[in-house]
Amino acid sequence: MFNFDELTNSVADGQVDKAAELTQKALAAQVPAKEILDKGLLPAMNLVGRDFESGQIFLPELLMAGDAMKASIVLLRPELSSTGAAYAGKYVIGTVEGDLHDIGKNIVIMMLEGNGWEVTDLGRDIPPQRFCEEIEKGSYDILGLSALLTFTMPKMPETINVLKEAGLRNKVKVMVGGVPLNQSFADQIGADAYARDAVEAVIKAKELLNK
Ligand code: B1M
Repeated sequence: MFNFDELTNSVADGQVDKAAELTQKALAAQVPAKEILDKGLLPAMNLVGRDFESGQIFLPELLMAGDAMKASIVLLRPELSSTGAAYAGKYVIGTVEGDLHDIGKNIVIMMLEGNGWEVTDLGRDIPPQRFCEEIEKGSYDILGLSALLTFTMPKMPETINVLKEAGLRNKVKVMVGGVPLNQSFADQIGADAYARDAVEAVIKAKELLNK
Protein backbone atom coordinates (compact mmCIF):
# COMPACT_ATOMS: atom_id res chain seq x y z
CA MET A 1 0.00 0.00 0.00
CA PHE A 2 1.41 3.36 -1.00
CA ASN A 3 1.68 5.89 1.84
CA PHE A 4 -0.26 8.92 0.52
CA ASP A 5 0.13 10.82 3.80
CA GLU A 6 3.89 10.90 3.41
CA LEU A 7 3.50 12.37 -0.08
CA THR A 8 0.93 14.91 1.13
CA ASN A 9 3.20 16.03 3.96
CA SER A 10 6.26 16.34 1.73
CA VAL A 11 4.35 18.63 -0.65
CA ALA A 12 2.81 20.65 2.18
CA ASP A 13 6.29 21.05 3.72
CA GLY A 14 7.66 22.24 0.40
CA GLN A 15 10.18 19.39 0.08
CA VAL A 16 10.52 19.52 -3.69
CA ASP A 17 12.94 16.60 -4.12
CA LYS A 18 11.20 14.32 -1.66
CA ALA A 19 7.77 15.04 -3.18
CA ALA A 20 9.06 14.23 -6.66
CA GLU A 21 10.79 11.09 -5.40
CA LEU A 22 7.62 9.83 -3.66
CA THR A 23 5.54 10.60 -6.75
CA GLN A 24 7.99 8.53 -8.84
CA LYS A 25 7.73 5.78 -6.28
CA ALA A 26 3.94 5.78 -6.50
CA LEU A 27 4.06 5.65 -10.30
CA ALA A 28 6.58 2.82 -10.17
CA ALA A 29 4.17 0.97 -7.87
CA GLN A 30 1.49 1.32 -10.60
CA VAL A 31 -0.67 3.72 -8.61
CA PRO A 32 -2.82 5.52 -11.22
CA ALA A 33 -1.83 9.16 -11.77
CA LYS A 34 -5.34 10.39 -10.98
CA GLU A 35 -5.24 8.59 -7.62
CA ILE A 36 -1.83 10.11 -6.80
CA LEU A 37 -3.29 13.52 -7.61
CA ASP A 38 -6.51 13.08 -5.64
CA LYS A 39 -5.14 11.26 -2.60
CA GLY A 40 -1.57 12.55 -2.34
CA LEU A 41 -1.23 15.96 -3.95
CA LEU A 42 -4.53 17.85 -3.74
CA PRO A 43 -4.90 17.30 0.02
CA ALA A 44 -1.53 19.07 0.45
CA MET A 45 -2.90 22.22 -1.18
CA ASN A 46 -5.93 22.16 1.11
CA LEU A 47 -3.62 21.75 4.08
CA VAL A 48 -1.36 24.69 3.22
CA GLY A 49 -4.34 26.82 2.17
CA ARG A 50 -5.87 26.29 5.62
CA ASP A 51 -2.61 26.93 7.47
CA PHE A 52 -1.96 30.07 5.42
CA GLU A 53 -5.43 31.39 6.14
CA SER A 54 -5.03 30.81 9.88
CA GLY A 55 -1.62 32.51 9.91
CA GLN A 56 0.34 29.37 10.77
CA ILE A 57 2.42 29.63 7.59
CA PHE A 58 3.37 32.55 5.36
CA LEU A 59 4.01 33.33 1.70
CA PRO A 60 7.47 31.65 1.46
CA GLU A 61 6.01 28.35 2.73
CA LEU A 62 3.08 28.70 0.32
CA LEU A 63 5.53 29.24 -2.52
CA MET A 64 7.61 26.21 -1.59
CA ALA A 65 4.52 24.03 -1.33
CA GLY A 66 3.46 25.29 -4.77
CA ASP A 67 6.89 24.36 -6.16
CA ALA A 68 6.73 20.86 -4.65
CA MET A 69 3.24 20.44 -6.11
CA LYS A 70 4.44 21.46 -9.57
CA ALA A 71 7.47 19.16 -9.40
CA SER A 72 5.14 16.24 -8.65
CA ILE A 73 2.40 17.10 -11.12
CA VAL A 74 4.84 17.32 -14.00
CA LEU A 75 5.62 13.63 -13.42
CA LEU A 76 1.95 12.75 -13.79
CA ARG A 77 1.62 14.60 -17.06
CA PRO A 78 2.57 11.74 -19.42
CA GLU A 79 -0.17 9.55 -17.97
CA LEU A 80 -2.84 12.23 -17.47
CA SER A 81 -2.48 13.78 -20.89
CA SER A 82 -1.76 10.65 -22.91
CA THR A 83 -4.69 10.23 -25.18
CA GLY A 84 -6.35 7.37 -26.88
CA ALA A 85 -9.34 9.65 -27.24
CA ALA A 86 -10.59 10.95 -30.57
CA TYR A 87 -9.88 14.58 -31.48
CA ALA A 88 -12.32 16.75 -29.53
CA GLY A 89 -11.62 20.35 -30.52
CA LYS A 90 -9.45 23.40 -29.87
CA TYR A 91 -9.25 24.95 -26.44
CA VAL A 92 -7.28 28.02 -25.34
CA ILE A 93 -6.80 28.71 -21.65
CA GLY A 94 -5.10 31.10 -19.26
CA THR A 95 -5.19 32.46 -15.74
CA VAL A 96 -6.58 35.99 -15.69
CA GLU A 97 -4.62 39.18 -15.20
CA GLY A 98 -3.18 39.75 -11.73
CA ASP A 99 -3.40 36.08 -10.82
CA LEU A 100 -0.32 33.86 -10.59
CA HIS A 101 -2.08 30.63 -9.59
CA ASP A 102 -1.64 28.06 -12.33
CA ILE A 103 -1.52 24.64 -10.69
CA GLY A 104 -5.25 24.04 -11.15
CA LYS A 105 -5.21 25.39 -14.70
CA ASN A 106 -2.36 23.03 -15.55
CA ILE A 107 -4.34 20.06 -14.23
CA VAL A 108 -7.34 21.15 -16.32
CA ILE A 109 -5.04 21.21 -19.37
CA MET A 110 -3.75 17.68 -18.72
CA MET A 111 -7.25 16.30 -18.33
CA LEU A 112 -8.45 18.06 -21.49
CA GLU A 113 -5.47 16.76 -23.45
CA GLY A 114 -6.12 13.29 -22.12
CA ASN A 115 -9.61 13.56 -23.57
CA GLY A 116 -8.61 14.57 -27.07
CA TRP A 117 -8.52 18.37 -26.82
CA GLU A 118 -5.79 20.35 -28.53
CA VAL A 119 -4.94 22.92 -25.86
CA THR A 120 -3.07 26.22 -26.15
CA ASP A 121 -1.86 27.46 -22.79
CA LEU A 122 -1.41 31.24 -22.63
CA GLY A 123 -0.02 30.99 -19.10
CA ARG A 124 -0.91 33.13 -16.12
CA ASP A 125 -1.45 36.83 -15.44
CA ILE A 126 -3.07 37.23 -18.87
CA PRO A 127 -4.72 40.59 -19.68
CA PRO A 128 -8.16 40.61 -21.39
CA GLN A 129 -6.64 42.06 -24.57
CA ARG A 130 -4.21 39.14 -24.88
CA PHE A 131 -7.07 36.62 -24.71
CA CYS A 132 -8.90 38.68 -27.29
CA GLU A 133 -5.93 38.74 -29.70
CA GLU A 134 -5.63 34.97 -29.47
CA ILE A 135 -9.33 34.43 -30.22
CA GLU A 136 -9.08 36.78 -33.17
CA LYS A 137 -6.16 34.98 -34.77
CA GLY A 138 -7.02 31.35 -33.90
CA SER A 139 -9.98 29.12 -34.55
CA TYR A 140 -10.76 27.96 -31.05
CA ASP A 141 -13.92 26.24 -29.88
CA ILE A 142 -13.53 27.20 -26.24
CA LEU A 143 -11.78 29.90 -24.24
CA GLY A 144 -11.07 28.87 -20.63
CA LEU A 145 -10.47 31.45 -17.93
CA SER A 146 -9.08 30.48 -14.53
CA ALA A 147 -9.02 32.64 -11.37
CA LEU A 148 -8.09 31.70 -7.82
CA LEU A 149 -8.41 35.07 -6.13
CA THR A 150 -11.62 36.87 -5.30
CA PHE A 151 -9.99 40.12 -6.42
CA THR A 152 -9.06 38.78 -9.87
CA MET A 153 -12.53 37.38 -10.60
CA PRO A 154 -13.65 40.75 -12.12
CA LYS A 155 -11.09 40.19 -14.87
CA MET A 156 -13.42 37.50 -16.22
CA PRO A 157 -16.38 39.77 -17.08
CA GLU A 158 -13.82 42.31 -18.28
CA THR A 159 -12.40 39.73 -20.71
CA ILE A 160 -15.88 38.83 -21.93
CA ASN A 161 -16.62 42.52 -22.49
CA VAL A 162 -13.43 43.03 -24.45
CA LEU A 163 -14.44 40.07 -26.65
CA LYS A 164 -17.88 41.64 -27.16
CA GLU A 165 -16.43 45.01 -28.05
CA ALA A 166 -14.16 43.35 -30.61
CA GLY A 167 -17.16 41.53 -32.13
CA LEU A 168 -15.65 38.17 -31.17
CA ARG A 169 -18.00 36.95 -28.45
CA ASN A 170 -19.95 34.68 -30.79
CA LYS A 171 -16.77 33.20 -32.20
CA VAL A 172 -15.97 31.19 -29.07
CA LYS A 173 -17.62 29.59 -26.03
CA VAL A 174 -16.30 30.82 -22.69
CA MET A 175 -15.73 28.47 -19.76
CA VAL A 176 -14.72 29.77 -16.33
CA GLY A 177 -13.33 27.96 -13.30
CA GLY A 178 -11.36 28.36 -10.10
CA VAL A 179 -11.99 27.89 -6.42
CA PRO A 180 -13.77 31.19 -5.57
CA LEU A 181 -16.26 30.88 -8.47
CA ASN A 182 -19.65 29.23 -8.72
CA GLN A 183 -22.38 28.70 -11.28
CA SER A 184 -24.27 31.83 -10.34
CA PHE A 185 -21.17 33.99 -10.90
CA ALA A 186 -20.70 32.34 -14.31
CA ASP A 187 -24.34 33.05 -15.20
CA GLN A 188 -24.08 36.62 -13.98
CA ILE A 189 -21.06 37.42 -16.18
CA GLY A 190 -22.50 35.67 -19.24
CA ALA A 191 -20.03 32.78 -19.42
CA ASP A 192 -21.22 29.72 -21.33
CA ALA A 193 -20.07 27.24 -18.70
CA TYR A 194 -18.63 26.89 -15.21
CA ALA A 195 -16.59 23.87 -14.15
CA ARG A 196 -15.84 23.08 -10.51
CA ASP A 197 -12.80 20.93 -11.23
CA ALA A 198 -10.75 19.38 -14.02
CA VAL A 199 -13.03 16.39 -14.45
CA GLU A 200 -16.06 18.65 -14.79
CA ALA A 201 -14.12 20.87 -17.22
CA VAL A 202 -13.84 17.91 -19.59
CA ILE A 203 -17.55 17.07 -19.28
CA LYS A 204 -18.65 20.69 -19.75
CA ALA A 205 -16.31 21.19 -22.70
CA LYS A 206 -17.92 18.27 -24.50
CA GLU A 207 -21.39 19.59 -23.67
CA LEU A 208 -20.50 23.03 -25.03
CA LEU A 209 -19.54 21.59 -28.40
CA ASN A 210 -22.83 19.76 -28.63
CA LYS A 211 -24.85 22.91 -27.93
CO1 B1M B 1 -2.42 31.59 -3.09
N1 B1M B 1 -4.19 31.98 -2.35
N2 B1M B 1 -1.97 33.50 -2.94
N3 B1M B 1 -0.69 31.05 -3.73
N4 B1M B 1 -2.96 29.83 -2.82
C1 B1M B 1 -5.13 30.88 -2.28
C2 B1M B 1 -5.98 30.80 -3.55
C3 B1M B 1 -5.99 31.20 -0.99
C4 B1M B 1 -7.43 30.63 -0.99
C5 B1M B 1 -5.20 30.76 0.27
C6 B1M B 1 -5.92 31.06 1.54
O1 B1M B 1 -5.89 32.18 2.01
N5 B1M B 1 -6.59 30.09 2.11
C7 B1M B 1 -5.95 32.77 -1.04
C8 B1M B 1 -7.06 33.46 -1.84
C9 B1M B 1 -8.03 34.20 -0.96
C10 B1M B 1 -9.03 34.92 -1.77
O2 B1M B 1 -8.83 35.40 -2.83
N6 B1M B 1 -10.19 35.01 -1.18
C11 B1M B 1 -4.58 33.01 -1.65
C12 B1M B 1 -3.85 34.23 -1.54
C13 B1M B 1 -4.45 35.28 -0.62
C14 B1M B 1 -2.64 34.46 -2.20
C15 B1M B 1 -1.80 35.74 -2.20
C16 B1M B 1 -2.61 37.05 -2.35
C17 B1M B 1 -0.97 35.73 -0.92
C18 B1M B 1 -0.15 36.98 -0.67
O3 B1M B 1 0.62 37.40 -1.49
N7 B1M B 1 -0.35 37.55 0.48
C19 B1M B 1 -0.85 35.50 -3.41
C20 B1M B 1 -1.43 36.10 -4.70
C21 B1M B 1 -0.43 36.08 -5.82
C22 B1M B 1 -1.11 36.38 -7.14
O4 B1M B 1 -1.68 35.49 -7.74
N8 B1M B 1 -1.11 37.64 -7.56
C23 B1M B 1 -0.84 34.02 -3.49
C24 B1M B 1 0.22 33.29 -4.02
C25 B1M B 1 0.29 31.91 -4.09
C26 B1M B 1 1.52 31.15 -4.59
C27 B1M B 1 2.17 31.83 -5.81
C28 B1M B 1 2.53 31.11 -3.46
C29 B1M B 1 0.95 29.72 -4.82
C30 B1M B 1 0.53 29.44 -6.28
C31 B1M B 1 1.59 28.70 -7.07
C32 B1M B 1 1.09 28.39 -8.46
O5 B1M B 1 -0.08 28.22 -8.74
N9 B1M B 1 2.03 28.35 -9.35
C33 B1M B 1 -0.33 29.74 -4.00
C34 B1M B 1 -1.06 28.58 -3.61
C35 B1M B 1 -0.37 27.25 -3.87
C36 B1M B 1 -2.35 28.64 -3.04
C37 B1M B 1 -3.24 27.49 -2.52
C38 B1M B 1 -2.64 27.02 -1.20
C39 B1M B 1 -3.38 26.31 -3.43
C40 B1M B 1 -3.91 26.62 -4.83
C41 B1M B 1 -3.83 25.37 -5.66
O6 B1M B 1 -2.94 25.19 -6.45
N10 B1M B 1 -4.76 24.42 -5.40
C42 B1M B 1 -4.64 28.22 -2.35
C43 B1M B 1 -5.49 27.64 -1.24
C44 B1M B 1 -6.44 26.57 -1.78
O7 B1M B 1 -6.89 26.60 -2.90
N11 B1M B 1 -6.79 25.64 -0.93
C45 B1M B 1 -4.26 29.63 -2.34
C46 B1M B 1 -4.75 23.10 -6.03
C47 B1M B 1 -5.40 23.21 -7.41
C48 B1M B 1 -5.38 21.85 -8.10
O8 B1M B 1 -6.75 23.56 -7.21
O9 B1M B 1 -6.36 25.82 -8.22
O10 B1M B 1 -8.56 25.24 -7.12
P1 B1M B 1 -7.41 24.84 -7.91
O11 B1M B 1 -7.88 24.24 -9.33
C49 B1M B 1 -8.95 23.32 -9.46
C50 B1M B 1 -10.33 24.00 -9.57
O12 B1M B 1 -10.39 25.26 -8.99
C51 B1M B 1 -10.63 23.97 -11.02
O13 B1M B 1 -9.98 22.77 -11.45
C52 B1M B 1 -8.73 22.66 -10.79
C53 B1M B 1 -8.29 21.22 -10.76
O14 B1M B 1 -9.31 20.37 -10.26
N12 B1M B 1 -10.20 25.04 -11.91
C54 B1M B 1 -10.81 25.17 -13.12
C55 B1M B 1 -9.23 25.94 -11.83
N13 B1M B 1 -9.18 26.69 -12.92
C56 B1M B 1 -10.14 26.23 -13.75
C57 B1M B 1 -10.53 26.64 -15.03
C58 B1M B 1 -11.60 25.96 -15.65
C59 B1M B 1 -12.25 24.92 -14.99
C60 B1M B 1 -11.87 24.51 -13.72
O15 B1M B 1 -12.06 26.25 -16.86
C61 B1M B 1 -11.45 27.22 -17.61
